[in-house]
Amino acid sequence: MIPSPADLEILRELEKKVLWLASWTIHHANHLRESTDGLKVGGHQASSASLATIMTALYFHALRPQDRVAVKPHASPIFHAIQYLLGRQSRQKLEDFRAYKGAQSYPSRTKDSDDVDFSTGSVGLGVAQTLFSSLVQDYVRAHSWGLERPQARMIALVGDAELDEGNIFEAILEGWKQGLRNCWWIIDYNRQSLDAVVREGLWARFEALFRAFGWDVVILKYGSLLESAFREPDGEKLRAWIDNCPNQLYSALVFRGGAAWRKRLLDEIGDQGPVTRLIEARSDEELARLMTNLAGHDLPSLIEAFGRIDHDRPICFIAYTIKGYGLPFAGHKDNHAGLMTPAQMEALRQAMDIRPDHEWDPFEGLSVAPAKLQEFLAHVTFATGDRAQRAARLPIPAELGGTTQPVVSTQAGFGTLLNELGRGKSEIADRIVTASPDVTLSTNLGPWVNRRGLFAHENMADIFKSERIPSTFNWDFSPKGQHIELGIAEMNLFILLSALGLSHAINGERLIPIGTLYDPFIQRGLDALNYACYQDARFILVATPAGITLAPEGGAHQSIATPLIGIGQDGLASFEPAFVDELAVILAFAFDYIQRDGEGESSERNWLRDEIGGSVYLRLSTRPIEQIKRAMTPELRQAVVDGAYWLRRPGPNCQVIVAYTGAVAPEAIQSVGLMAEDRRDVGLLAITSADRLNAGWTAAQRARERGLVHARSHIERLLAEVPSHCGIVTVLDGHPATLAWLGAVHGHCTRPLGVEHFGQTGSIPDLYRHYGIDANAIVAAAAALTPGRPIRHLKALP
Ligand SMILES: Cc1ncc(C[n+]2csc(CCOP(=O)(O)OP(=O)(O)O)c2C)c(N)n1
Ligand SMILES: [Mg+2]
Repeated sequence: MIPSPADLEILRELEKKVLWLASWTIHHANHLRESTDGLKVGGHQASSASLATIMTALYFHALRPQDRVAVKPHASPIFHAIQYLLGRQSRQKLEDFRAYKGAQSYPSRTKDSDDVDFSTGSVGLGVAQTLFSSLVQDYVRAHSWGLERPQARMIALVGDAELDEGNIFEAILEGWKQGLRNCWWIIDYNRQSLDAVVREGLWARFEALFRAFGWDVVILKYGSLLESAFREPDGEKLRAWIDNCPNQLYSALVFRGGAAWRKRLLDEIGDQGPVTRLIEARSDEELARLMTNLAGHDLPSLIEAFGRIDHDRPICFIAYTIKGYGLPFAGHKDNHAGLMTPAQMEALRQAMDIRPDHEWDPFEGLSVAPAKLQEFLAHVTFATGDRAQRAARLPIPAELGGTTQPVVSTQAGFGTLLNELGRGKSEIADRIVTASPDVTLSTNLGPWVNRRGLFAHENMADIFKSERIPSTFNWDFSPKGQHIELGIAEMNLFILLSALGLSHAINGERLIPIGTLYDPFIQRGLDALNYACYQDARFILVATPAGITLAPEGGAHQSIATPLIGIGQDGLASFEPAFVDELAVILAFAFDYIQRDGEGESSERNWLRDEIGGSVYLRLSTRPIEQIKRAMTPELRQAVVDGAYWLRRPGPNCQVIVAYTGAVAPEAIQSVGLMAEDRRDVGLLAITSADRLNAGWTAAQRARERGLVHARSHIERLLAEVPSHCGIVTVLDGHPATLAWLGAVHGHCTRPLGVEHFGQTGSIPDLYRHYGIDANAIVAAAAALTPGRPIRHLKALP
């Protein structure tokens, strides 16, 4: 819809106001707020200014309430200013921009109180998130959920240098495979990155690239002033001159202003007839305005371009802009971190007609009457109604079933549990979406996929099946399928999980996303995983196989640091079970945990923030191990979820305990047997979650420091049973620091065993021996820790 001239005038006023408020917010944070301690906090005035017009056109005109936007991180001040004008951001938060509890430097779903759809900050990730959110919207609708809601466009405001990030290209390729729709990327083509001016002709590479993947490409180069100048006699000469002007020169002239434009233009095309008149008919100021009238700063051009789109194919808009437009450092190549001086700010204040002490007034200095502006803002389409979506929690089964072999791996157990869920009928099973970057079969999702099928917009039969060629796997695609098969790009997996894991908030439809990948490749997608957790997306990550236990595969496929990632990653509860009955308990817990969103206090039982919930990471193994025949009591179930239980309680004469995690359970059990004749009452602590134990311990200490003297965490209670002279040997197939902290809980002398150096090929016994995590190494560590007679079964270490 084209706005009326009166509305266009209002939009122009709002564009000015947005630029002012964003600039003032940054200025205030840097020069005026008392608590800056003389420290300049930056704020990206230039980067923000680049998007002021585009965001005005979008938020105040083109967007609909259901549309979702990822805003380029450095346009955060513009975003907050718009939210402020729409009554969704407080003045206090703007005054506290970049300060404690103030508006965030980069738009954040979790830390900002205004209406952020997707967090951004690490460039490239928010962009890809819009693409995957679009796929998730299609997934939800294909399953006949939420059809009563209008379809959203998923929109990213992208920096031109942001497109250097490889994850964007991975996403584009995946989007093409998956039939991407309803996705708009608007490239802020200011031809500047952080350090410098970008390469000439970059737009042409972008155009070719996007077209190659089926996107519509709309190039928004010249604004309405320039377009009308081009229609003057000889105007085409001016167009040709700008088209051929190198980016660096254009930027330099933008910075230098009207007189410089005039000199350069007259020198280069001034002797060519009518074009001279075109130049000379304008004052310096008018000439500068004309020459910087790029489409990205021209409301009518933008509104017209956005309004013209009449299809749902993905679109890339390449919008020419000027970094720092409207501000004194416009176009200067060093302007990324540039801050306006107080004198420059004063000049801008005067130019904008803003009285001292009225800087935050929404309508100060505007030529349209406040009542009219108010009226306009009250009816902005985007801001009508509550945009937040919610979805009820799904009931979860009390227990997960499935028969497993007496000797089995956690990875095989995972396949069985999921297969069993897929076989039955339950709401939770219908809402599960699995995804994997080309490791569906090798992470044991095959049986589940056989039952529930692969997702695609169109039906695609498994030709092998129709040709009656025997195959273990049924690879049928349909709109009702529940597995999203991705290409080998772990970044895409994490961003897809991020999108699936926000479906309850974005689409109002809850999904239970489960992503599988090889454990070492978590590191390939780590920033995207961090991003997903930062915006509080909810999913279950099943990383399998893990560690050097993947013996013959060698060092390139063996993970060492992932247990530390499991501890260190906020928003992600990590587990590494050894036995399948533990896994069944943890998976059932995970289905519930990822749906929690309470604000509650820590529970007094384990001092974790369990009421709030989060995502879950399961580190699994391919090593078949003998299962323990036992009943799953409520106490054991709780302990498995809390992170540890005694597989063998330490006796009163205990000198040493062994604490193990995961696939090395047989070695830990064996070591206790080997020591039995020479060390009495040895305890064996099974640790299912170093992460949750550690988090509970930290939280309990903090609670005690605040005066809750009786606060005790799960690990504190468990280790309270261990006499203080006792040693602890910890062991896992991962970095030893994962469990090393256990010694600090009550001051037990501790020897952490684990893997610190790259793995290699070999058999499991070869490698466990080499890296010192076999039974003999555990015994040797115990012998060295505890005085007493030599342990008979101890062999010399290699
Ligand atoms: C992953 C990542 N690497 C580096 C940065 C630091 N950084 C912030 S902005 C920027 C350049 C942005 O250029 P562009 O996308 O063109 O945006 P502009 O500032 O021109 O609007 C860089 C390198 C970041 N935020 N994220
Ligand atoms: Mg740029």
